[in-house]
Amino acid sequence: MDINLIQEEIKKDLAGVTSRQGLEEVRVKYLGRKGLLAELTGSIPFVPAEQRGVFGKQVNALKNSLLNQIEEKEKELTAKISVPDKNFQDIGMPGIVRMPGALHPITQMIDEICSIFNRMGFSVVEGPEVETEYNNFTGLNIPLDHPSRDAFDTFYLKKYSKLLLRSHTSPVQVRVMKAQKPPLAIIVPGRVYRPDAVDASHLFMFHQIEGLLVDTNIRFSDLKGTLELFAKGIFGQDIKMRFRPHFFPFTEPSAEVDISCIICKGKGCSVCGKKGWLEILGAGMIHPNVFKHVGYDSKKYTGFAFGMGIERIAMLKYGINDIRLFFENDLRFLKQF
Ligand code: 2NL
Repeated sequence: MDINLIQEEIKKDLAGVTSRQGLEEVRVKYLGRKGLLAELTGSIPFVPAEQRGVFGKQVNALKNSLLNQIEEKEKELTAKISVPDKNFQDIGMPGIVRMPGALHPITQMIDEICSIFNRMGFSVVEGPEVETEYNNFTGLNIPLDHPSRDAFDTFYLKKYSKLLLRSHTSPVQVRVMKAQKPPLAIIVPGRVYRPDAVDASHLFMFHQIEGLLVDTNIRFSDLKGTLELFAKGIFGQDIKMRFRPHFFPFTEPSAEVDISCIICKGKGCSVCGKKGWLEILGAGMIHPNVFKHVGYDSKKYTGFAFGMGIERIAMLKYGINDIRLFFENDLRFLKQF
């Protein structure tokens, strides 16, 4: 037996193959039940004993080489077939798996919150992320010596610059009030920036939604009713709500708003720090000085405003314990929303 001759023949045969069917014919010719390899294997016992070992090894090597070559050819054919051809469609090919995109959980949360306020008559407004000191602080009655103004709490574009990255979305409301007369009911979602050290609950960029409503005869009870509808819409009809007195320069009176803990239903657990309550937002009646800055008559108009961190709302709603998860773009996290 001349192994080299057989190898040559195999090469010639495989070179002529252009289809799976052709390849199958070659496979049967050599590897089939009555193929050349079967014949050679069958003849091993009749080879003189002193040559049998070498012969057996040669047959084996030939078989392995043949298997490899057929596999190579198979790959070659598959690669050819996967090039779309108008005249040939292999219905045995795997289908095209589409990976549909989805909205980011923060975007979904913004949409859900905006939709609730939309139904109460609020319009969604957006504004620039680079703002003036006036719109971000002065117009909101934040005093010149207030700590939130310093460079540890606000990103200024340049040293001593009057331009900054907004630290809340309120400057958008200031812009709207300067441009429009009451009645006004708006909700403002967007990115805000603060130079905080990053940890499980702080980032230097996060999202806020603020709301503002101005008209004649707006009372604190209107604020309470509005926020109750919001909180029940997001966290469920059974939650309780409470207002704790607080201070903000831009509202008077001001309050922080809690809901009964959604984990322990108010009994006290590790999520609410045994208090039974979770803080969800800050709110109050708009300070007359804010109206003065935007040219509204504070004798004629009253209004309320509120602000909340969107990541915080989403973390409470979905039981997420690390804010950084929202920005790591790990699909194992994102796919759950
Ligand atoms: C909080 C508190 C708040 C406002 C934001 C506001 C805006 C204007 C006038 C008056 Cl233009 N107030 N916004 C009012 C009260 C609280 O946010 O803790 N946010 C996360």
